[in-house]
Amino acid sequence: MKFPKDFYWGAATSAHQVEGGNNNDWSVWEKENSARLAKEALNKDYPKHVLNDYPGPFRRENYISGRASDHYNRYNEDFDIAKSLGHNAHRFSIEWSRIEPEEGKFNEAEIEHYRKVINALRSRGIEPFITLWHFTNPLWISKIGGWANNQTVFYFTRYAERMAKELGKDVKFWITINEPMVYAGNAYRRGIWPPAGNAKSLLKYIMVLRNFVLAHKRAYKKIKKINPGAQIGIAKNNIYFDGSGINAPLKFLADWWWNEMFLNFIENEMDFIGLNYYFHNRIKGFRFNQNINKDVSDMGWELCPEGIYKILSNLTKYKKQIFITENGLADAKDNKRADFIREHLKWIKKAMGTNGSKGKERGSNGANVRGYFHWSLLDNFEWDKGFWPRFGLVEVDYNTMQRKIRSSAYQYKKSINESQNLNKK
Ligand code: IFM
Repeated sequence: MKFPKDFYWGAATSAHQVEGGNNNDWSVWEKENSARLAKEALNKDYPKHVLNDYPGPFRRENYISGRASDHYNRYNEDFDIAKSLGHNAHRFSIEWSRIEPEEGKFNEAEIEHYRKVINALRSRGIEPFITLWHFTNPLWISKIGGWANNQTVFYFTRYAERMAKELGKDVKFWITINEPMVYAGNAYRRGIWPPAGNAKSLLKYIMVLRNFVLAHKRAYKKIKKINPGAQIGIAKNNIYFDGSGINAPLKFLADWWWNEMFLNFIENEMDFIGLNYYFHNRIKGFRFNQNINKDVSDMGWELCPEGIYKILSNLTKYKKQIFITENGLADAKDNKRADFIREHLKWIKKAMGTNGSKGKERGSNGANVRGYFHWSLLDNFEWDKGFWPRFGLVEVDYNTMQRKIRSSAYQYKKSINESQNLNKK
């Protein structure tokens, strides 16, 4: 498959999930909730092969991020691997709680750390894509009520501005917020993520979404002012809602609420859409989640590569560049990942359309996809599920921290090479 010559190929991570040694609202919550989560796991079904894996869903350690994948110390080794796998771009996040551990006190040493991370990528010819916020808050932010408090918009914007000033000369691509709908839903509607507990409220849920919209818009303006050449977007988790006939109105509503509303609010302040694609949701008989689930990941998520085509086709109406900022699956045995990637690339390519006769890589109505980031480069800490779901192109042995490249990573490399070779012809 031939993708555009300047297509970005890579993988994504987020700070809290891989770095280790963080001190933020999640690290506190994990310690408070690990025993409960391990106990609740006893009542759930897991694929047999993940039960033997360390730490496995039934142990407390599984739910405490601790050293995570120790990427904070091993980023050079990890980027060597990414380079060897043909990646020319990498998405990662900056941990706000490291940068500003106390209100208004910016930590120069941590800023310097991320400068080194960016240089480590650049020196390998890998384009950095920075996420400014990926689900974690400094403790002082959670103390004032997190994203339900309007003040957080001001604080986030100030942090974003500072990052643009400090790191902007070496960074072109910025993602302000990761998956606002997912976070707001899990933290404030379902109550399964911090702050959880009594933070569960419809009013707060709406406030959080509103504050994300404002925070994105303001950060966008600040970053642009500092660096007019910057390209700024968000990473939006969109679901392929599948429903026709009597289910069409529900599909329409779900598309509007989950997939489009947020993008509509920020449409004038985004240079690209970052798409995180994982889910198909079949609506039948006015009920959601009626999936057939013939092929699922270790987490039981249905694999539906065609869904990315449907979502991309719908996103074309925004007339923006699109990066697939996440797409992946938990697959400890690595039985499915290679096909998963290949199939998704096939449907992405189809959504881009073809206009071969004019030598263009995408048709005039096709989705303007400019890059693909697999989730994830490394096995990592999957939030309230902990370590057992294995999302990495690269396996991490959590006892030794040794890295082992999975065979699907080489298959992905083949697709990258294939496209690049076709562009040379
Ligand atoms: O691990 C997460 C990531 O942090 C956000 N997007 C979905 C991934 C898999 O659940």
